[in-house]
Amino acid sequence: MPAAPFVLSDEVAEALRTGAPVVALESTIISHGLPRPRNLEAARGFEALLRDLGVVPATIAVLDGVPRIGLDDDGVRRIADEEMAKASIRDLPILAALGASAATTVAATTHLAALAGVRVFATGGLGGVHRGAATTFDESADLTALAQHPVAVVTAGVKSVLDIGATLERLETLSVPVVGFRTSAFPSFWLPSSPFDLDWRVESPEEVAAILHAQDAAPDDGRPRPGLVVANPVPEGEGWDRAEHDRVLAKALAAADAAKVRGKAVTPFLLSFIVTASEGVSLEVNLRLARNNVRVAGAIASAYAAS
Ligand code: PSU
Ligand code: MN
Repeated sequence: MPAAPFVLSDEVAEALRTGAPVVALESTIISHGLPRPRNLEAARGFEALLRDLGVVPATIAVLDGVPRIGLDDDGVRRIADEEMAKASIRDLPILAALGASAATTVAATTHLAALAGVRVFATGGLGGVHRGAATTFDESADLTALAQHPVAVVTAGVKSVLDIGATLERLETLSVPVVGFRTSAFPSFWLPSSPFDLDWRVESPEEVAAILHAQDAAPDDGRPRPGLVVANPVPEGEGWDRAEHDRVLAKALAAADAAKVRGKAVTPFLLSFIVTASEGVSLEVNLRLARNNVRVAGAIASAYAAS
């Protein structure tokens, strides 16, 4: 018998059935983006933040070949503790066929959230166009996933290890709308801003919910429906020191180049190099911005469910 396309936890199934607010959470940030043991504490913390807001968390991962939307305690522990592959959308059928487990990237999480009907998703930072992509073609499938699935992702912009300008250009080409949440500048993950201004700024979760309802109301012409990028800067005073950031970033890019890191290993390599080179400072900023994204996503999901 073919594997089920996905399995909902009882709690997520009930919330979707009754129209209660649900927020999707990715697992690659836990498996490949944060070091142990802080990753387990973070995974549990993100879920607890949502529950405190009356929102059901739907952490997404593939366990033993089965995509799971909503994990139990053991599932959360597994994504934090086990050595797992990093899965994008294209990996899902392979994992199903082999019965293998993997953490899902923003792309794969968006895909599974859309299949389940989860409209709002919180991550740390979205993937994007890597520096040098004009020759390496290294552009995250996160961007094309958002062009093809109606899921709003709350992100602290994209990391400054990427080519931020090229990432925004690709989002424009792919017709993925981008709004700044209480900001007019696209944030750059550890820093609350970047040199790139945004066309649209929103001030409240209700305004984002209204955009989602407007997307839902658009006539169905049979084409894939896009998602939404909600760019949510790390709160004032909680970001990284800019000079320190610039110094560590330059070292990380040089190290990745020297180590000839390629493909899906690039993002985890850079993240872990930066945690070490910053003596953990970048990690604390990463955790703060991710928690802030989870809180804002929870407020958006609540406003969406209520309107
Ligand atoms: N950015 C972060 N932390 C992360 C990631 C991105 O600050 O953990 C993860 C996300 O899961 C994202 C993925 O979807 O990296 C992008 O990887 P790639 O560049 O290989 O598409
Ligand atoms: Mn890549």
